[in-house]
Amino acid sequence: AASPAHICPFDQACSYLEAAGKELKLDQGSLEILSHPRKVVTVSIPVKLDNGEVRVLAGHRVQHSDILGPYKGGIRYHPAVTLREVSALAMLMTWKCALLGIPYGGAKGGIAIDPQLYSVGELERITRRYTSELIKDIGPSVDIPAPDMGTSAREMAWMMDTYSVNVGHAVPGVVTGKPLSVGGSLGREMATGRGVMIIVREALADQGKSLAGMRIVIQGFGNVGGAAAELLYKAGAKIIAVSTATGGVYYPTGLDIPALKTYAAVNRKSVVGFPQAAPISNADLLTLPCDVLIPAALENQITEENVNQVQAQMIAEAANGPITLEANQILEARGVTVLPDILANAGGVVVSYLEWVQGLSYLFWNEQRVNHEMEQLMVQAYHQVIQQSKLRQVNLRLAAYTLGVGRVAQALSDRGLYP
Ligand code: AKG
Repeated sequence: AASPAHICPFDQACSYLEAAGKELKLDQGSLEILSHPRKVVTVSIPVKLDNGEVRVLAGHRVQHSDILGPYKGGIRYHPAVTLREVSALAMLMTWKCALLGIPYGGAKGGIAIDPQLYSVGELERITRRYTSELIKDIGPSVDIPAPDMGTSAREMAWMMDTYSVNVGHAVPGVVTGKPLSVGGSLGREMATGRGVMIIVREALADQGKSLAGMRIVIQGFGNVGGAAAELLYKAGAKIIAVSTATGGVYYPTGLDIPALKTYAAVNRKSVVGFPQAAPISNADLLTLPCDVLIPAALENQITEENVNQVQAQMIAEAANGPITLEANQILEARGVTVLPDILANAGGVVVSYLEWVQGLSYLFWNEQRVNHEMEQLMVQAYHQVIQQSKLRQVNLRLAAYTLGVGRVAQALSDRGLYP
């Protein structure tokens, strides 16, 4: 997720907030409050590696806002993690939860490691110590972590166990995205990809089109890109190219996604070398002619440098922040539909919310119900964004931001300033 050196992710997040604030005519005090995270925590994580060496890692958790409810957001293990990036992503979570109408604030956490370079035992020790250091800052009504890049249900189970052992009793609600065995929700693993499929389907429907036969390019074939590819393929779309970190594959009449999933599963999650398809680089993949482009992996992928080569008619931001502000303006001027991240990739946090609600009520739903409830929240948010965009004559990103920021600002004004 390395950002080009000249792009500061937190400055970028603040400029979106500023634009929304200007559009909403927010007062300077509210803007000032919303542009600062409420709490920033960095802890030292001393870990004994398998070879006996001791290494000290830095673990971050940024709690941007709890104006609407407990902090919520993922934990990222990736070499490019920085406090600035985590702070930007925490702010994004605040607007995302508000936009979806779920009663959470926003947070994000991360450790700058490449999890592939650590053994399972080392990852478990890192995760447990990180959780233990954050013990007073998290909790089912305080701050609820979830998986993000480089983490999964496995890490959430370790976090849940560490928290529970420390407080002396089982607390499944301290994390979401956990395994079913400890109170996870059916449908959580595919949720972000499913949400992307739903938003693309709705946006195409507004243009009088359906998913069937659409030529779709997806950057990323992990939790999000892989699930989106599978669901779009099932809906009849042609997935003409996908990629993983090491490169991509292109097949203009449409890849066999089930076969590709099987291939990636036995090739260390890589799609490179998939028979019949042509190899393509991650950079070239973004410029393929297609109906829908879905960047589902990295930040700042479409910038001023490559935006003029992008040929897609519609772009759905399945990753957080894959298009820079400047590139977005150029795409908008060209009439390309950009479905913004805080809407397009919200399916994950929506099902996290449904998981938390199921846990708090000790009642578990079947997958059909989970998917149905999620779909309703996603479709509702989509229509609100479209309506806001028409009402305010702004692009979909600013429409989504004004809705999210506006709801938090209203709650801030109603709650008032203490003391
Ligand atoms: C994201 O939407 O980027 C998240 O980190 C959400 C994680 C969750 O709470 O499910």
